[in-house]
Amino acid sequence: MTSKVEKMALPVGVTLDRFIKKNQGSFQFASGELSQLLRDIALAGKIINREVNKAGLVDITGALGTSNVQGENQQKLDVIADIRFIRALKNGGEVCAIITEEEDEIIYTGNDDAKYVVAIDPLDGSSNIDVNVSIGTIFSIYTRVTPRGTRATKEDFLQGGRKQVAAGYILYGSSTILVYTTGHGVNGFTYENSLGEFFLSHPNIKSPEDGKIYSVNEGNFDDFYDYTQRYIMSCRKKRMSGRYIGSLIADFHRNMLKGGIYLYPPTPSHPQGKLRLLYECYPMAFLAEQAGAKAIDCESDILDVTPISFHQRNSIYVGAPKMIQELELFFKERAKYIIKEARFEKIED
Ligand code: P6P
Repeated sequence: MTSKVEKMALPVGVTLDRFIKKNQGSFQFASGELSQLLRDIALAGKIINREVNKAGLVDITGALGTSNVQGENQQKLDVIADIRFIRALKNGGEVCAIITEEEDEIIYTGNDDAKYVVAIDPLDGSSNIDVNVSIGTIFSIYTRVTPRGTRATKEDFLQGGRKQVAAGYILYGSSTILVYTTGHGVNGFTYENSLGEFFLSHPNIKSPEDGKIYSVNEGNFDDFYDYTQRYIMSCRKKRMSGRYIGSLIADFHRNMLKGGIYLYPPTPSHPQGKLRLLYECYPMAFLAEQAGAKAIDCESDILDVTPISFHQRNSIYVGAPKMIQELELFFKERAKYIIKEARFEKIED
């Protein structure tokens, strides 16, 4: 029976720091660098959290009037987040080089002796900032393959999804949660503002086997391959719930907890798919598989897609295993299509 006094002094829970230290041993060749790197990312996340939360009050919302390597309008917070994460990873000392959505080429940190490289989307979904919709940071970590003491090269970043040593995201939503994996399951940590700490809130996340939520931009429906259209129509027929926030992390996080599927198929404007392989699809796929879910494009598992360039895009279908299996039945019927004048026209087999 908990005494009255004990009720007043309930334990606050496991901090991210303590969790990382406690589980460091389960990570092969653990020598503390990855633990420190995860702490550096968490620190930058705390700073971005503070800036996201006051975005409406200070002049950091809205577009900057510049565009990133993708030719997309940069929001002020995109660039602030980019600066913050690059600085945190530089100062932390565990990362020798970074690929970020906001920069075309490799960012060298000067820590050429460091063991890790990081691919990061500093603030995904940033067009939602001005309307108070959840946004997120997505990160993917590799052990470098080039010799320590030398400058990292593209080979360090183009190792393939299954070579990731850790991946995760920070979701700045109704609360701020950091979710990551090092290949030993998925754990979520909710930020306690008054203490400035992340506390373990979602231990050992497992995605439900099936789900009743599908997430897709139905505005593109008429441009999808017919097999994708047929899958979406089957979701509607089953009276599933259509939920699409327009922020990958928010849709992914809800689907992982409640069961669902997120689809970003090819469209005429993005024939390879819109999402970036290195810092969106790969980390989401690593987390999904670790949580018992699946992530594919219509050819293979996302983690087996061959990386060719830093900012290459890919289609992605990620979520509950049973929903992905159902989608794959529709893929099997697909005919060969080509994109012609922004429409798909069937060619004879
Ligand atoms: P659309 C945000 O720009 C993003 O990269 C993901 O976060 C989101 O799921 C998707 O693009 C939204 O794209 O074309 O549906 O607006």
